[in-house]
Amino acid sequence: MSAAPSAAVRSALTLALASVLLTSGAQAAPRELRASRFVQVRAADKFERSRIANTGISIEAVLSDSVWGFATEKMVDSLKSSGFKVMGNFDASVARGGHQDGFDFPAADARYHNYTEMTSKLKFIAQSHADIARLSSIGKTLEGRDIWALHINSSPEALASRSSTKPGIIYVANHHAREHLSAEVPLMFAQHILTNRMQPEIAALLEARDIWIVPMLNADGVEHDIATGRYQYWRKNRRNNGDGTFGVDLNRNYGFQWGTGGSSNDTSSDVYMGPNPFSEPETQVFKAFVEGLPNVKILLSFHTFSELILYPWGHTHDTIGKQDDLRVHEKMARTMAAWNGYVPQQSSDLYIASGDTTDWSYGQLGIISFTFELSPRNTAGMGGFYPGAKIVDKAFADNLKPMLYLLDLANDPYRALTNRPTGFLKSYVQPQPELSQFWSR
Ligand code: 0X9
Ligand code: ZN
Repeated sequence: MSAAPSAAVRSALTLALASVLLTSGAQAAPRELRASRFVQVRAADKFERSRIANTGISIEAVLSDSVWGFATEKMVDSLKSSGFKVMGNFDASVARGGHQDGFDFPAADARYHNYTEMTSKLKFIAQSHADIARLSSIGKTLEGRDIWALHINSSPEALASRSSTKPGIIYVANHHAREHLSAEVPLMFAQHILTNRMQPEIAALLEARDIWIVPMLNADGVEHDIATGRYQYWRKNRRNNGDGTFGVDLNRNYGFQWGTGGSSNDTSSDVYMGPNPFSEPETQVFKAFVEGLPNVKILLSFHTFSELILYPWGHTHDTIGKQDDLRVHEKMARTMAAWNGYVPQQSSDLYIASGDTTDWSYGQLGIISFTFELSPRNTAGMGGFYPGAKIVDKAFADNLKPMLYLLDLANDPYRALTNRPTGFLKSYVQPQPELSQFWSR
């Protein structure tokens, strides 16, 4: 974890906040109620961080002595009365406009894909490799957008039936709206393995595995985040909670140990868990999708930011009880971290959070599961979610080998515990510079 923010970081934060505040009140649309304070709270360890998370604050950055997060006034008061020191407290409220299709990223970030662009790129990729790839909708978001899954399998029957006897892996991203980088990395991965499909190791993996890529689960939230031409710092989905607040945190809505800590029943909280487990169409769709794929052995959920490789549990400080599973998660996380320089740790070492994707996929279905928190490594301010277009290539290059490693191990993750952890994968194909052409528009 990084040290306390430097003066430079603090002034970058102030600038970021200033630019957010400049947008306040610019629109005529009614103001939504939301967690509108951005606060820094002193926290010495994971236990204090978990107590802070329990108030309903969404922790966005963990420093050695403190955390930054979004809070309501009420949460700030309750923190103070519980004896926590609030070191920074900014008004981060943003007035937002209405919602319609066709929004886009600010020009400097045009490299990122909005929902329409994501849809066309996925269609293009699938059409370009129609013999081994197919795009399908696995269901709809609350606002009716298709949730796309790219299926890669060398068997035409598997593509047609959307089921396979080959060992499977799921890469899913963008549970959190503002974490746009998280969708780019699996999208580039799809393009990479298909473009390099004749390369012997990749060819062997494509022949032997069932691959599913769901790059934008929270499409409504993504579109909302870019709806006004300025980022909205939006995290949740777009559920109208009926009380002036919007959104359920999809990464608190899964039904394994739901609501047992680090999530909130306050609708204005950024970590609002929803009225029930799996109350949201997006988590329902993903649940049914994963449950329909009994061949899947590994799941990777992409988030941003902090450069971490996380594994269950997230809802408790206890470690996974099944010793082999604990060892396999630890070994795989450490192996991947040695390649990408991320920090491997149990999710709850960060802070307790219940109802997240990977506690469910491992806890309920026994799938070996990881959450990657992509770049940047640290930023004390709110800029961590909006690191700019340049970071996309780095995040992809950092994570290509880990993604291939997971694909390789998907037939038997416990192979990671042996001295010969990889099967097909002896080396890996470097990202090709010319691919950047394809991604820049
Ligand atoms: O809090 C989250 O949902 C994830 N971090 S993020 O900044 N992308 O929102 C982390 C989830 C990891 N799980 C637990 N800490 N339990
Ligand atoms: Zn996230």
